[in-house]
Amino acid sequence: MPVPETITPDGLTLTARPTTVSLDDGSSLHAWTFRNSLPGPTLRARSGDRVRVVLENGLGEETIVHWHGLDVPQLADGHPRLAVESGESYAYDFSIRSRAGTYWYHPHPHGRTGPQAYMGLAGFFIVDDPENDSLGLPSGAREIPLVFQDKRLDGAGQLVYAPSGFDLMEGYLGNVPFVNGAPFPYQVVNRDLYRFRVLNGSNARIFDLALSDGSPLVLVGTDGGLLESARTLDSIFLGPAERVDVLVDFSGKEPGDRIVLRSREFQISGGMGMGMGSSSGQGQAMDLMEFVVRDSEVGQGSMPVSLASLPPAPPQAGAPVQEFRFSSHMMSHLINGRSFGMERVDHRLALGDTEIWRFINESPMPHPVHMHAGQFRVLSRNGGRGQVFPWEAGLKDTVLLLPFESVDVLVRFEEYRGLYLLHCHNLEHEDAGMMLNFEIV
Ligand SMILES: [Cu+2]
Repeated sequence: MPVPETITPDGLTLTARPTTVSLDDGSSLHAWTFRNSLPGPTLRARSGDRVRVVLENGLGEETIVHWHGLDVPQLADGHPRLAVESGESYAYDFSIRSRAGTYWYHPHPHGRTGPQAYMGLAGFFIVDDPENDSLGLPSGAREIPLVFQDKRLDGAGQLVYAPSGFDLMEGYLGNVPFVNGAPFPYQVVNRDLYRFRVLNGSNARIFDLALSDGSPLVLVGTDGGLLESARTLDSIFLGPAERVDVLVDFSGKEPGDRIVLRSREFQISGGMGMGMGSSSGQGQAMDLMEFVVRDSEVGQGSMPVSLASLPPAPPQAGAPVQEFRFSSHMMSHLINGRSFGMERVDHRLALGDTEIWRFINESPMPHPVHMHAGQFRVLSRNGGRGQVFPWEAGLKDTVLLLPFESVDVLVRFEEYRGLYLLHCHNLEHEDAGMMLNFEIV
């Protein structure tokens, strides 16, 4: 399995352009990449560090980059009104106000985020801080980023992005699992404890992650960093753009053991697209990658008892409720009955105010809802699954709504005023306009 190079995002030129990438099996893949890397290089920095990145657009169409999960000034947030034409560049300069966590970056031009991300433009942005350092979690070769994506390949093994009307309704699903830019790869591991930073980087696919031998996934973090304590889970249900930080203990395995990390089959009640006669429907079981246990000494890595302290939650009492209704009819995907307006402001709130945002899914399809400018707390889910799951604890910037679910989240913006986005992270829905501007004043 490829692991992208890790680099420091200070004084960095990030060129987006079409590239031919060599895969380990000797074949080559035509992709769109940042710095010729599929996925993009992992940017890694510390809380408080300055980020200076120049995006160079070599794509032949407009683009802009969004730092997903980081709280940055509006001119550094990758709003589509800031997109630059082919041949032009955009300079980012901000300091990292966010706590340690697994963030990521990807394009955000209006109407073209789906194809650009699908063709390979996405990478991790990992933030460290003293608290994370102090916990002794697996690091170095035992800390591995995993981005899961589903792709469609043509007869020559090349990526195909050609959505049909049905795909524009449901989102673009593939039938070939890619991990870190390679189809169904394997990773050799020692008999030790590992930390995997997992990103669902798919356009539309939901994964129900589990290990084939029944080994648990030990959840230690979510979108916005570490939890207060670890949770031992059999499976994790992850929508597009969501991240989890998980530990897996291979110390009890035998040399030569092969363990598959897979997405289990699942049903979406009330939902559409349950296969619809194709082999790539939402909820279809999919083996993603394999771990191969090496003949090695049993490692000394140990599970942490307690983890990080979360920042105090804003007080809920008296917080006004703001409703955002997500509806889909055929190929039209709307929030509160409207399609995205580039300059139109659909909601305003003051810096430092606390609100409860109620995301209401009025449609028979899933919507992973993503908020820019920081992180929220998931308070409750009504309808559908009717509960908040362990992988929705802590700080979150994206929450998955299955059909007819309603989720309350607690929001407070504390860093910057400006124009930011709320949108569905099913990228075909987003490109169709399931997005709105909110302004922090
Ligand atoms: Cu959606």
